[in-house]
Amino acid sequence: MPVISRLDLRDSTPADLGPRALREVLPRAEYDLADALDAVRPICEAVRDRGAEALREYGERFDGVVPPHLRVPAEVLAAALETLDPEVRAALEESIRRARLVHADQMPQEHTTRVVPGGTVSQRWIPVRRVGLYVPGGLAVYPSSVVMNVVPAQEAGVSSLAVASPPQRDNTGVFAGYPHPTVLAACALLGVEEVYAVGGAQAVAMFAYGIEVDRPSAGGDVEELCAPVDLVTGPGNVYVASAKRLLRGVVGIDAEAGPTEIAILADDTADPAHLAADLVSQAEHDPLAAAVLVTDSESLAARLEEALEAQVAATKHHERVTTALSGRQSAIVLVDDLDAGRAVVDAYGAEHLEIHTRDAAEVARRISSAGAIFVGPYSPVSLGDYAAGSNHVLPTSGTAAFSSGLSVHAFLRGVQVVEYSEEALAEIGPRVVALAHAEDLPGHGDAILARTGTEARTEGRA
Ligand code: HSO
Ligand code: ZN
Repeated sequence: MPVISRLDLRDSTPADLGPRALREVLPRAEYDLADALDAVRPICEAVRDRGAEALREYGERFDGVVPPHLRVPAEVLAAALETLDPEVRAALEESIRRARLVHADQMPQEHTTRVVPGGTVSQRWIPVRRVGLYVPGGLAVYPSSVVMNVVPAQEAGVSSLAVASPPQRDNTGVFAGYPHPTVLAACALLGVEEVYAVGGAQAVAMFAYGIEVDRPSAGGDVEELCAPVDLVTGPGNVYVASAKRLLRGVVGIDAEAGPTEIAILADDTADPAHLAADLVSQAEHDPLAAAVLVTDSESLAARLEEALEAQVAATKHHERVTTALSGRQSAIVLVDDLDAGRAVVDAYGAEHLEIHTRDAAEVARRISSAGAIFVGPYSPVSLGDYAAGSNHVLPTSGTAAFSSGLSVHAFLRGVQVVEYSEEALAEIGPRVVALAHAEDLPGHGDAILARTGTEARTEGRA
C-alpha cells in the first residue's frame, strides 16, 4: 500500500469548480459528533446534578484514577515547577515570552468616532470575566497548549482563569492522580493557581455549571469548588468537542477543534525532505490527522513519496503516522499550476498551511482561507506549535472559512458607548422618527420626541 494516496486534479479547473464542489472531492477526516453527543449528554447532566461526586467517578472510569483532590493543591503545582527539567523550563519561558509579544500586539485600540458635533460612538473592549481553559492529555501531553490558551487570556486582561486537564494514571509520588507534571509546571510558570484534575466532556461540564457540592476529601484541607466560567477555550478530543456543542449557550465556547490538519502548497523548488518531515510532524498527533500536499510538480510528488517512506519507517509514532497518512483524509493532490493549487488550498481551508514555492510571501498574501499560514522553507508548523509566538489553537475541518485561531479577541467583548448631546439629538430626531414610523414602531419615535420638546406622535393616543 502506498504511504500516501494521490488525487489527480490535472486537466480539471479547480478555480471554476467553486469551493463547495472542490471541498467534496478533497480528502478530509470524517468527523461525526452524533454518536459522541449521545455518550456525552448523560455525563454533562451528571456533572450538573451530582457535581464533584460525578467528576471523581468519571476520573476513575475514563482516566483510570481518582484524583486525591479535584483542585490541584498549591504545593503540587510548586513541586511541578521545582522538578521541571531546566531545559524544558527555558524553552517554555521563551515560548511564553514570544507568545506574549505577539498577543500583546493584538490588543485592539479603544477609539471614539465623532459622528457629528456633540454626538460620539466609542468602542470599548472589555475582557471576559472568567474563563476555563481545557488542556488535553490523551496520546500526548500538551504543556504548549497551556501557554497558547493562558497567554492570550492574560494579555486580554481576563482576571479569573482556571485550567482543567485529565489526571494521568501513570503519575507517581506527589503527582499521583493529577495532570501531567509538565502541564502543571506550565500553569505554575504562567501564574495560574486554579488547576483541576478533570478531563474530557466532564471538564467542559464542570466549567459550564460550576461545582458547588463539596465533600471533605482525604486531607480535608482543599476546597473542591469551581465557580462557573463565562467562556471555555482549548482543544480536545471528539468528546470534548461534543460537550462544547451541547453546552454552547450555557457557557461561551470558542471553537470545537477537530483532528489536526496540515496542507502544503509547493512547487518544484521545495525540499521533499522538509515537506515529509512536516507532514509526519502533524500526522503523529492522531490517526485521524490530515496531511495534504498540493503541487504542480510530478517530480516533487515522486520525491516526497520516497522521503515519506523513509521517514515514516524511522519515526517514533510510526503506527499512528502510517494510519494518518494512508487514511482517506490525507493525499498528494496534483494540479496543473499554482493558481489551481491556490484554489484547492483555499477551498480546503486547512488548520495549518505551509507555502513552499517561488515567491512564497507573494503566494501567501493571496491565500484567503487557512487557520495559520507558514511562509517559506524556514517556517515549519512545528515552530508555530511551540515557539514562533503565534497561537496553535486554530480552526479545523474547514471552519477557517469563517473563524480564526485563538487570540486576545476571543477573550474580549466589544462594547459601543453612545453619547449624544441635546442639540445633536434634536438634529437627527426627525430622521429617527421617520424610520420608527416606517417600521410601525412609533413608541421608538416618541422616545426621541419626549426629549426634543416636540409633541409625542403615537397614533391612537388621546
Ligand atoms: N499542532 C497542534 C498543536 C501542538 N503540536 C501542540 C504540538 N503540541 C495543533 O495545532
Ligand atoms: Zn503539532
